[in-house]
Amino acid sequence: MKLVVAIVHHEDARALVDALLDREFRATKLSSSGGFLKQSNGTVLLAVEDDAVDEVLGIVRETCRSRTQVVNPMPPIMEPGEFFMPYPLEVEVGGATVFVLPVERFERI
Ligand code: 2BA
Repeated sequence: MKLVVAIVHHEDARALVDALLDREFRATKLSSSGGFLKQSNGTVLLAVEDDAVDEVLGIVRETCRSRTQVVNPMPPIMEPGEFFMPYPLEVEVGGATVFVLPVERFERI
């Protein structure tokens, strides 16, 4: 058994959980935020049999799209008389960042 952890854009998280439920996968959605952009994203957890991992990754690919976001860099600490021109920076976020971990034991009590 494997634990799939998918970090996705918050706009895709709901659609991903719905698509997983449609194919009878149980999933948990957590609200999270990215360390770099400090913006909300969604983390979807699901434990599945090993032979279902590829199907789950296919669902993630179908439902999560990449986006370009603009970040305004923080100004550095400045000395008097110094000048900083903050150029916005474009970063490409997702589709999804996915981790697949081995599950030692799984119980529903
Ligand atoms: P954030 O940390 O907010 O990162 C958003 C996007 O900013 C990243 O997209 C990447 O394009 C860019 N980025 C992140 N750190 C950067 C840096 N040090 N320098 C330049 N650009 C940087 P994704 O790679 O698609 O990541 C989307 C979200 O997935 C991340 O949001 C974070 O919440 C999570 N994530 C990505 N890699 C991870 C990892 N190795 N471990 C844990 N979470 C991760």
